[in-house]
Amino acid sequence: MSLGLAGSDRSRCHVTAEALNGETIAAISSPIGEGAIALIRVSGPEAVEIADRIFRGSESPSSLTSHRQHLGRIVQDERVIDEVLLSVHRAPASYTGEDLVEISCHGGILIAARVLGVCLSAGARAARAGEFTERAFLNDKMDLTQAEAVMDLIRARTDLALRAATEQLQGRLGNEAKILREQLVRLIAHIDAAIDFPEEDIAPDADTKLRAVLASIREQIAALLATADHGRILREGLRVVVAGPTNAGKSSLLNRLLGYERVIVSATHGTTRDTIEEMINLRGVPVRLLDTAGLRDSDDQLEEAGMQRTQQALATADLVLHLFDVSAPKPTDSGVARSDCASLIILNKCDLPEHTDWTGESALHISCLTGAGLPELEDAILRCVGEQHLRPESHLAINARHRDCLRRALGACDRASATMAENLSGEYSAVDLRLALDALTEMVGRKGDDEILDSVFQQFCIGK
Ligand SMILES: Nc1nc2c(ncn2[C@@H]2O[C@H](COP(=O)(O)OP(=O)(O)OP(=O)(O)O)[C@@H](O)[C@H]2O)c(=O)[nH]1
Ligand SMILES: [Mg+2]
Repeated sequence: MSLGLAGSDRSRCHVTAEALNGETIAAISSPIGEGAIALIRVSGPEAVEIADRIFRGSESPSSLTSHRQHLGRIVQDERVIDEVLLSVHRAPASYTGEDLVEISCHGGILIAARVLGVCLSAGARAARAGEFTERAFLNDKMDLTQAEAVMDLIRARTDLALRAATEQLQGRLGNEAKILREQLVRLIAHIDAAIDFPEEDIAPDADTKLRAVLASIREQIAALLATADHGRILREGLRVVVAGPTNAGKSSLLNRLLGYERVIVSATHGTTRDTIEEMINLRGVPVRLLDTAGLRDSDDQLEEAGMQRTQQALATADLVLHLFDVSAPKPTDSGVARSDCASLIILNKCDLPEHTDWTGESALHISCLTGAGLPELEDAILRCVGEQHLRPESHLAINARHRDCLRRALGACDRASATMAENLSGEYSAVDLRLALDALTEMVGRKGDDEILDSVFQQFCIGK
């Protein structure tokens, strides 16, 4: 059955679970480029039939044991395209929950594209970004938080981020949401019962108990919300901006922390004219380090444009490293007072004689030339990170979408608890509690919330 979605049509015209079951999709699931092996996936009700049409081995795919690899050839009009390993994963025990065929062919841009082309000619249609995982969600193989974790896992750049993604993939966040939803459902049921059967004897302390349950639900939601910063840092990295006067050694520090000569360093003042961003792994914490144009009075238009970019970078920083040359006079306006986020003052070039302006300054002394003080600087950055809610011991790390849902749930709980405190009819609080329930349901994903599903799966790569 065709739904009129051409392979090239990447618009995410959404289709329901029933409709999805009609179509078989195919895509290259390994990265484009040269490699030892490329993987082509075919998923849907016709996946095995399509494999029968294009695979020649000792047995046909429809008679193969599930989850076992078999050697054979992919053919088109009986012409051999490649020698491959093929495995059939029968529904529902597959990644998508549908019949799924995986073909490992020789790695190479052309071969993988040819094998995919054969699958498409045999009846599959090209998969959209994230469609395999979307099907897994629609076929109840995972909730939406787990689907999101698949992408986090692929994008994770540090061990910490990987650990959080793995926990989420195992359903830890989804479970927390599920427990909260169950508690809310029970609470709503109690309130509904009191509305429907007011004549029934209700224990005198019932109201107090209900309020206590709601307070506990509220606390649990707030605790989850508190992991938002942790999640943002793990996914996007902590934004650390290196700022200061020209020639202080800002670019030298970026190069040092990166471990290679990324940025031009020179004794000329005003060498760096632009902001330069690189991701580093600071003992498991992803850090987006920004080198900036040095701050000084200048009539040069280019340099001024660079300094404007420095100001923009400072405005969005999580942490600013104010770097100064300890062998040079202290600038009259250090700019330190102007940053309102966390900041550290660092005195560089401590291998040189100290200028008297800095005598008694307790700031961290480092040398990008010798490496002195750099481990202490890393400690100091990580301490700041700790103060900003990055909890390496916590494996829960919500994303912006979860935060939005949880904020709505929290707001609704607060309104319900205010109504309860005023002893208004239970109907009022029940309305808000249902809104809270709705927001939590949205967090784990609901079939039919097409816009939300589209925005999540659009971020995936094709073939995942
Ligand atoms: N002795 C000594 N020299 C250093 C140290 N760090 C940097 N330098 C030198 O200081 C000069 C300026 O370094 P840069 O890293 O280009 O300084 P910057 O702050 O990026 O300068 P602008 O881009 O012009 O703002 C270069 O000659 C570096 O080799 C250090 O720790 N000790
Ligand atoms: Mg520089």
